[in-house]
Amino acid sequence: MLRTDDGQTIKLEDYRATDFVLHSVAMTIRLFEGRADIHTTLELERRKGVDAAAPLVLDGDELTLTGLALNGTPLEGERYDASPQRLEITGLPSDERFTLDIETTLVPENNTKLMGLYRSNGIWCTQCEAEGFRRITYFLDRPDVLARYEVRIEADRSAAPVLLSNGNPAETAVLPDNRHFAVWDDPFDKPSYLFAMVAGDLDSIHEQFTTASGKPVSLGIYTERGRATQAGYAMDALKRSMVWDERRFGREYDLDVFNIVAIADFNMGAMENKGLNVFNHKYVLLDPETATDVDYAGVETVIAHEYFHNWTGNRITCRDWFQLCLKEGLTVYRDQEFSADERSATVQRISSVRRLKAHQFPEDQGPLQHPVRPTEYREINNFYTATVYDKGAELVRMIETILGRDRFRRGMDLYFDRHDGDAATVEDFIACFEAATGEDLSRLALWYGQAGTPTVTVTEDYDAAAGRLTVGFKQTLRQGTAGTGTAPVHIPIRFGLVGPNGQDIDTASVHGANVAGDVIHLTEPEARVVFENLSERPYLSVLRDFSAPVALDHPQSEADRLALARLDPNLFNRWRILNDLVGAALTTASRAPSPEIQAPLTPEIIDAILGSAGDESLEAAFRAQALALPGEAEIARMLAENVDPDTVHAVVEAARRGVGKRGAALFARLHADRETGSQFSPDAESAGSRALASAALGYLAAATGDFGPAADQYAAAGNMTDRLAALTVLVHRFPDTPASTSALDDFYARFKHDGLVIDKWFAIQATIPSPGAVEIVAGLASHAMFSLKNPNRVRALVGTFAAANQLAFHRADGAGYRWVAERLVEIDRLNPQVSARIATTFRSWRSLEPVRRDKASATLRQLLELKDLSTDLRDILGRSLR
Ligand code: 0A1
Ligand code: ZN
Repeated sequence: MLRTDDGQTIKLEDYRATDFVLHSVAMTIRLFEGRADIHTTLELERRKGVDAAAPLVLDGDELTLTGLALNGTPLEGERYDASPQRLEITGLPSDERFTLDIETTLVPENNTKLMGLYRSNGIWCTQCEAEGFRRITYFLDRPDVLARYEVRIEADRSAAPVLLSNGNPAETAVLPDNRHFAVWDDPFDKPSYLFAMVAGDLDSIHEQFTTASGKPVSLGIYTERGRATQAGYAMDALKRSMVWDERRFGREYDLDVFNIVAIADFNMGAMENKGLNVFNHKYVLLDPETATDVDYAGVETVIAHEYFHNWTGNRITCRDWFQLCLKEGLTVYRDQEFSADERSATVQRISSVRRLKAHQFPEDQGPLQHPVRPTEYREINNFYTATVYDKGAELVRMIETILGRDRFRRGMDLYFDRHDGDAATVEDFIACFEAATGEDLSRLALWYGQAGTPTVTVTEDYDAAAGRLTVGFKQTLRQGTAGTGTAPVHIPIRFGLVGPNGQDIDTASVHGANVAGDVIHLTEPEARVVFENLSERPYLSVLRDFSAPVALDHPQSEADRLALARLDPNLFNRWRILNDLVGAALTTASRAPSPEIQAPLTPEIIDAILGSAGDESLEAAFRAQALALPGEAEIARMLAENVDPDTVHAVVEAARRGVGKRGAALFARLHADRETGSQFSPDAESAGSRALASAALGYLAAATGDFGPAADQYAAAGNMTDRLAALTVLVHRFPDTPASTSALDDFYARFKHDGLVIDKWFAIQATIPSPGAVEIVAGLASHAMFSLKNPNRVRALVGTFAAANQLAFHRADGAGYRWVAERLVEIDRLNPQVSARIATTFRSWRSLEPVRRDKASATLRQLLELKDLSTDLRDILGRSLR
């Protein structure tokens, strides 16, 4: 496959198989201080029908070749052409298997991109997805080249007593000079992106798991020295994930061992390497003193996600990187289902939808939009996006909604049966559901190829005399920058007609469009559904459970919405309808002149919020969600043009004060009732109670301007969740008071030894809602604990500032943009994946008011003019400006 960092565009339509078939890989990795020597033996064969003169072209990236032999004999110089980026060999056998021995040497200590083989706090580790293996050895580094790997790792026994790779352990032995080796054998063919190796002085915890069919599996979690005690919850989440996948999808684990390693320096969340998952330690290490409930939920999700990849990703992998959603969308869907089963399904759905709207919708509605399955890319690392992951998961969810749970399972069973061991495509996946159920999914399949968020417009017409409700549906998709088409797609709309007592009315007498059970199947541009025999006008509840990733335009009366927010038996929709109502009010107020800003929410809307928050028959976590107003970025997205972040901030603040004042008594009670004992349990119910109490604290502070309750909560906090919630209120609402600065200092003093907690300390300051936050982050960038080399630290300060501080990042004088741009240049020299990711925070610049729009686009243009930018960053900047 073509290299992706020479500025060339890779296209889906150009896909073709390799000229050579790879049968096996044997690697020896010798680790030394300041050097790693890699010896790879490839067993290859020219594919049938391929021209006998065709050369073998292997991918490389910043490699140094130190040896090359064919069938054991060193190759003459004229037979090959080696550069750091590529190795081309000619005159290879035309119809028999042959072996190539390739030797390379690297310096893991200098690898700041954290792709390939690198060192993190002394630990040798690898990251190969998407194209990191070519930074270790020359290879056919693409996901459709699958082979069996045997890996031998050699290192100093003191520096690296632990030696891990994929598959099952095969052999270990001691060598002279205090060295030793371990051999790992992976019996499952795999692509190179799933290769991993870890070596270091690690602590670990171990447990045994027995699969449903009785196969024993040794589970291990490895951490830096002294931190294995923080891995217990991750181990528990792993075992629960294993059980869940057996029960829900009939999928058992397949190796004798399953290991997880927690690493401090990691570009993403985690990586599903076969039998050896490597994690950003943020998603493994927890205890009540240092981690919040949100962190616990994050660990549970990411552990499950990586584990579930063993079937959806590893046993069945992707033919090419265009098919990334085949493993990612499906695996996100699976981890969401797991969390729904382990926690509250409604609350999980609310948080998935919030996430989709916060990250995927703006991506899909701006210049970085792309279809869930893109058709071209310059830099694949930039396509690990909310669209591929989260919209990809929504597409799988729609298949489930269309087919129903049982028929969906039949399709999944067929997929596992038919494609185990394959490098598959989205078409293969969909064909399994069609074959297993006979359903036509062609209109659903279109979703994979079209960028943009479709809008569904709903109209209602009630004829009281006839007892008839006619509902009109219309779908529209605007052609966006991706130019990928606007054909009508299959949109499943889960719905209900709600009676005055909050009961779903029987909808048996219905005609018009295709309705099956509680789902309307919209497959044409327009449709009409007619409900007959109604004794009174019902409330129409549509898009229950967010059954399709669409923007809903349903001009329902405020009275209807308020009724549904109180009555809808579909709890998700109670939240959704209230949230939409609040969002619409805040958007309207943000467009209006300033006097309106004083009271953006009507008393009726506020009472609806308070009604949910105070309803003790509902779960606490749901009540907390009812209190969470749409964020400033969300309002900006809905405004779509001429956005003034100062106004949006003022509107949201006024809304908070309004809710806080009207609900003062409730909030005081909710906050006073919180549990304050030292017992901490991370379960969903306890977490929900803490979230509700903290939401109440925020409103109390907004309404009263009194920092007392927050200061008290900080001082009495028995866990990080309560502590961080209190600190956030103090630092964000009372930034220059002694109460705030002393809490911030206390927090630093307590946790300065723990980078993961210091990330919270940086992030909290980066999000101070004040124009002065630009100077604050600028100061923090020279703090002793800050480091441009650690992705978590960079994201905590620079990433959080740009993504979550609308007021300061978008400061009218452009100082926020300039500061971020300067940091991007520095980060880019070290780690292009991280700089490119942070640069996406500029993507919505076109929707800003003219002054900021000009400043933001000028910043992007100036950046793009710089020489020596990475392909990653250049790709994001270029597409953002398109
Ligand atoms: N496949 C991983 C995500 C991932 C992608 C690229 C990486 O390179 C730095 C690392 C991880 C997942 O979905 O969890
Ligand atoms: Zn994944």
